[in-house]
Amino acid sequence: MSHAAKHVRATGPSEPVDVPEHLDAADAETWRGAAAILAANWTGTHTVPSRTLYPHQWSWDAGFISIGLAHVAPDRAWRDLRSLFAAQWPDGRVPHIVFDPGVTERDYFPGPSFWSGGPPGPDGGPGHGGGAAGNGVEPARPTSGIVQPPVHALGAWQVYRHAPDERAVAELRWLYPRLVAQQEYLATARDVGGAGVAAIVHPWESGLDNSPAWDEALAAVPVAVEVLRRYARRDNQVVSSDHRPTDDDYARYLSVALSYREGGYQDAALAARHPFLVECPGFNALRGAAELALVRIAELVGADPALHRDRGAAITRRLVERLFVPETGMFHALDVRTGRHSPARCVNGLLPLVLPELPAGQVASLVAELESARFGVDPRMPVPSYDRSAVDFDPFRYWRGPVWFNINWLLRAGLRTHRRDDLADTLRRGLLDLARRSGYYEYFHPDSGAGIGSPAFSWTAALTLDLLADPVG
Ligand code: 9WN
Repeated sequence: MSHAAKHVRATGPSEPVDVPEHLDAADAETWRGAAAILAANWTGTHTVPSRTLYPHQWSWDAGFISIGLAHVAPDRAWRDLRSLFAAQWPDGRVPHIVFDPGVTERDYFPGPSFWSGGPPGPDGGPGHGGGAAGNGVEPARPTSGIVQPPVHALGAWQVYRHAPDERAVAELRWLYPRLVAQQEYLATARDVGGAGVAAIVHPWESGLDNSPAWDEALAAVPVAVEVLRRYARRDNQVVSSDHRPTDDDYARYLSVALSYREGGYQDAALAARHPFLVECPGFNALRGAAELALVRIAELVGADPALHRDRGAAITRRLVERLFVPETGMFHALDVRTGRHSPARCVNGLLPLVLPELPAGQVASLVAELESARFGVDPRMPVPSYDRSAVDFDPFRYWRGPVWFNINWLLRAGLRTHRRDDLADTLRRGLLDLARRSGYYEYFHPDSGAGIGSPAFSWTAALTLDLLADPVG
């Protein structure tokens, strides 16, 4: 929606909310419902992804949430981003979770004491996190030690676009050096393969936790059952275990995190000692997109945009050279330890579409994949997280089949960038249809559209607002 769009004031379930005039009564209701979820998930300092499953602040969630808040509460969007970046580590990494000291250790696993290796706080309260960074004003909050895809420059730019006031410029000035430091951390410390493509050190860093993209690399990590016995999962007590990663995968996740923790979360010599090092096409495409958002932000705050233009172009080139597989016509994750591409066709392999300088051949190839029966852009159903024709396609299990809003929102943005407004519009209609009929779930069954996981999920609500606000394409 352009910031010039007209709003009419209406009263939603929890707080007054402005509804764009172009919405009909049904869409106005959807808008109010989505705004109410974001209001309910606001803690006073940040927005949680879900009250039940994820009661802290998550990194890439905050980026997507800011895109929705831009339309209903830009003030909260800026506070969310500030809250996250106040916990940035001195080396530039933005932790994937910033823990809320008011939430007990029992309410989310793995919590602060897991990441720090210390005991839980009294009464199961938070211990010390793997890292704790403060802004010198607020007390430092514990954090995890891994990262998530850098979608925050994109989010911040969207908030500015929709609410371009003086406050927004001041916030961008505050954020700019921090966003640059985040990018520089990924470009240097994480260039484990030495080819200009950042490696993730844990599947959780991709945001697509149990995607089949990690299966081969993870298979080399032994399943240490004693690790699972030592720590109790909480996620599958809140939602069905058939909808979550398996216990074997979870045991591996914990081992990989413990390995990184034992190395003090340092990145030097990772190749020699760390069991999971993978170049993810989605993560790196978003790194590239972040540089392009930084071009705009740099122009506004008086910094050098050319630097970011060059970095964005270089990331695009490296990604194509390293992760595009001509035989399948899409991008695949690369295991740095073995030099092999994952054979799985996963939706993160389509995300390089967000890069405006992606060569025409790759664009055509990704669009063909999106239109194929494997991913099938269809007005009735957005794109699943994994190839529908794969024998292990699982319509319930998290990132191994279900439809996710954030990924489809990014694909829609990429399709518009490459002038495929027809397909972009199909995705938009499919997503809004899901939100209207099933609500603001965490993810959706790729055939029935039934909601799965958390029922009041912030980024689903946030991106619904953005799609409703922007009827074009
Ligand atoms: C681990 C919060 C996060 C998302 C991830 C999603 C899920 C966490 C978990 O929830 O991951 O970080 O406990 O499963 O996979 O994308 O950021 O919404």
